[in-house]
Amino acid sequence: MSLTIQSISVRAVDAPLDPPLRNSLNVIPRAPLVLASVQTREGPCGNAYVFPYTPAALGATAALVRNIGATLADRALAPATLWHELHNSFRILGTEGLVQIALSCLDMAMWDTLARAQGLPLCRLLGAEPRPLAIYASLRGWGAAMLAEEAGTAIATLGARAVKFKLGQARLEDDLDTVRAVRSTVGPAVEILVDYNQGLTRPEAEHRGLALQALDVRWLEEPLPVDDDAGLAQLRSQLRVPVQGGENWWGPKGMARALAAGAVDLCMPDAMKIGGVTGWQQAATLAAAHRTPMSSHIFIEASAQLLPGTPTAHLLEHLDVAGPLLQQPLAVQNGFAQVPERPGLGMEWQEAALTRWAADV
Ligand code: SMN
Ligand code: MG
Repeated sequence: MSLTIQSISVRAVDAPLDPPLRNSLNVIPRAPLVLASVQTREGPCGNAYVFPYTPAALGATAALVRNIGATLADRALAPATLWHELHNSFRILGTEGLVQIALSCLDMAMWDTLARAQGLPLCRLLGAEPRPLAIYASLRGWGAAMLAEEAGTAIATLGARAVKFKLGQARLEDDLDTVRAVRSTVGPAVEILVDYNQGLTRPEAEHRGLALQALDVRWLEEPLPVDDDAGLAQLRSQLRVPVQGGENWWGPKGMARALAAGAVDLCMPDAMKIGGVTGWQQAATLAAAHRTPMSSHIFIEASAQLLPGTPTAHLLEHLDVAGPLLQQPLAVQNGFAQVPERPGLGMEWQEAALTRWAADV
C-alpha cells in the first residue's frame, strides 16, 4: 500500500531529567524535546522525538521541523527518497546543526509511520530480527562518590556488564580516583568506559589516556574536539585503549571523513545527528566497510530498532531520556535491552506527561 503524507504536527516538551546529566562543563537538569507526528491520508500515523539539549534551541528546532514538515504535505511517505531530496535542497544553507536535527526527526517519524502501517517493529521492517542487545549503563553523575553509588545501583537494577561515566576533573589524580571508586563498587568483571566530551588538549589526552589504560579502562570517548581528526589519529597510535567517538558527527558524510582520517577505533553515531533511520543505515554500512564496532548514543528506542541490522553492532548506550514520557519505556533485563515487538519505534506517549511538561514554542 502506498501512503501519502497529509500533515506533520509538532509539539515541544521540557521535562525534568531525574537525576540531571552532569559533565565537566554543565549540569543538564531538563530534557527539551521536540516531537513530530506524521498523519497520512490513508490513516496510519507515527512519531519521533529529538533532544536539542538546551531550552534555548527548543523553539528554533520545533520551527524547523514544523516548517520543513509543511513542505512534505501531499508527498508519498518515502523517507529514503525524501532524505536525499531534502538534504540536497538544503545544500546552500548547509545540513549540519539544527537543520540536520530537524531532518533526522522527520525521517524517524516517517519510518515509524511506515512500520506502524505494516504492523511491524521498525527492526523487522528493515529486514532484521529483533534480539537482546547488550547495553552499558551510562551514568549521569559527576565525581567519585556520586558515580560509585550510581554505578552500584545501575549494576543492581539493569544487570549491566559495562558502565560509562564522565571524566575531566582539573587534576588527573581526581579522574583516576573516580575510576578506582567505581571499580571498587562494580568489581573486576564489569567493563569501565570513560567520556571526556571533547575536553582535553592533545598532550593532556596522551597523558591521561596512558594513565587510564593502566586502570583497564575499555574505551576513551571523545578525548579531543570532534574536528581534530589528525590529533585523534595520532593519539590512537600512542594508546592501547580504544578511542571511541561519533555522537557529534553530522550525517554519514561527517562520519566518512572521520573514519577516513583514522580518528576512532570504535564508533557511536547519534540517531539525531547522523540523519535518523536513513542516515543510520548509511553509517552502519560505513562502519562495516571500516570494520569498526558501532554502538549507539542516547535515543535508546530508535537505536534498539537499528542495532540488530547493524553489521558491526556493539553496545546500546542505556541513558533513558524520554522514558518518563512513554507508556512503556525500553525494557532492560540482565544487561540486555529487549527490542519491543510493538509496531514502529515502539513508542506510545503518555499524553498526561506531555501536557504536564508542554513547552510554549
Ligand atoms: C552525552 C551527551 C549528550 C547528552 C547525553 C549524554 C554523552 C554520552 O556524551 O556519551 O552519553
Ligand atoms: Mg559521550
